[in-house]
Amino acid sequence: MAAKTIFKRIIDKEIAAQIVYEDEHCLAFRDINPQAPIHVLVIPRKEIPSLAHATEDDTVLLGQLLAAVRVIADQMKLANGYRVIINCGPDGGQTVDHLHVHLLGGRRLDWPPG
Ligand code: DGP
Repeated sequence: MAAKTIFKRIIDKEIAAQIVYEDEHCLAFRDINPQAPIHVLVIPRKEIPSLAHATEDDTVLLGQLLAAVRVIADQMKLANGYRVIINCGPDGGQTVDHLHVHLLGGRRLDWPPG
């Protein structure tokens, strides 16, 4: 069996994380290496390695992840805006093979990204 990803270990409460939101489908916690004053990762409890691995069966779940981002952004009082990013695969800069959505806010973010 493949080794658990670090995010699966967070879901299973084997390693600690600063959890800011959880529901039946998703878990959200602070990024260990924040790139903005608010940097939260929202992940599905279901193990999907990347967005490229999501199937039609995951369509509702993908919407639930974005809905969770909106709730967390409200919770974090990001009324001035924020950015939502999904890195996918090596060219996308993905380093953890468990689908995750980055929520960044609390400062003005540059565009385009590097
Ligand atoms: P990505 O490059 O899109 O795969 O982002 C992975 C993010 O995960 C990266 O910003 C750092 C974060 N991260 C990696 N390991 C841990 C961890 O053990 N705990 C937390 N809270 N975040 C982690």
